Amino acid sequence: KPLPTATHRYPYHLCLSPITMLTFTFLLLPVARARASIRATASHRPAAMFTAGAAACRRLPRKTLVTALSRSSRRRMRAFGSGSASAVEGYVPPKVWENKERPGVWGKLNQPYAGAREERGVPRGEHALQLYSFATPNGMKAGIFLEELYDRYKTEYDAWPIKISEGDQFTSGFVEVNPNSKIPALLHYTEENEEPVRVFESGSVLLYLADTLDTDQVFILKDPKLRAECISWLFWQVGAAPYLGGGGFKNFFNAEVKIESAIDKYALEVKRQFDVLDRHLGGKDGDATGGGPYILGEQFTIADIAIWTWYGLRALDAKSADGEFLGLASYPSVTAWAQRVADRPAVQRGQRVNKVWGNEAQQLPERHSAADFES
Ligand SMILES: N[C@@H](CCC(=O)N[C@@H](CS)C(=O)NCC(=O)O)C(=O)O
Repeated sequence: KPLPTATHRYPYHLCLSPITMLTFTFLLLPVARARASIRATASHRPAAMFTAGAAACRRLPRKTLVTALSRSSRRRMRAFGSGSASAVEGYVPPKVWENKERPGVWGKLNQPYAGAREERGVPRGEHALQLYSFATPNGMKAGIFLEELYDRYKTEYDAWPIKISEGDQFTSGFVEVNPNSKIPALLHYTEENEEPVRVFESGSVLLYLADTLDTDQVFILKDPKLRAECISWLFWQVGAAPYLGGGGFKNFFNAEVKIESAIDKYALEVKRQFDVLDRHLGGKDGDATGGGPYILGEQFTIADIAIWTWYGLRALDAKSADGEFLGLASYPSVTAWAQRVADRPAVQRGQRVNKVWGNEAQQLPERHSAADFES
């Protein structure tokens, strides 16, 4: 049998057309590659799907890509939260970063510059202490401690909501209290000073209130070793929480496009932090202050308040999607401590201060006296 000629085996008649060749090289081949890599990774590694797809598609114009990809590939991409072709294309950073419009409440509020955007003062009530806050984990720290101080010393204060979702943090009055435009912040009108003392950053609010108002030194202990331990845990929390909150785990876990390496990095660190707490509260590190019932042992301090609003509340929400993902039910000493703190009456009241969302019975937008909780 004679061997087939080359003409039979290869579609030379197609190759003869330069248009066909160009189409094949610059469109059909890259699209086929993109589809193959998306198919190969989609089943078991959704995050890698985007990277693979992005690498294979980078040279294609967006329109060509979106129409050329099969319907099922597009559906798979949407299922993992992309919904747009840019997720497939990936991000190629320009030489110099440029600001751009971002969607959503926070996208509109956050800008790469500081300072006041609107001329408006902050209100002032009759008490020496004026709290400007919102019932987020950082804001709650101040409300809870002020309520603990009320229970022990009957210290009254005024608390005003700073609605950060509406931009109150960028008004001139608030920026004068906190140039960083974040809650909580405090003004303390004292007899010695003509101008009020301004305090910003939640950790520093707790420390300032303990130093100036906790005359019995129960919320920050007198003994230098225990005082140092308390401040160490306080600073630990302020440094650690961004991995769990705003800038960290939650952001990547809830992101439109889930990036496996980012989620891994933050999940690992958050779990390590929970283990640090669990070992300490479970007395596994052999330190005199470890073993509970509170962070500093027998005494409930500002370290408990700071850590509880982030790690305690998360531990009590272990059945949520991210709580389950992080295995938060597997830190028994943290869970027991979190419940113990949650049972304190001042902690229950403090969570309501400057709260303007959720269950109405739990809201207290402004607080001017202890009686406000009864109304
Ligand atoms: N390190 C600060 C963080 C404060 C913070 O991030 N506050 C958030 C609410 S929890 C805020 O005010 N965000 C407003 C914004 O970012 O514009 C602290 O501990 O006080």
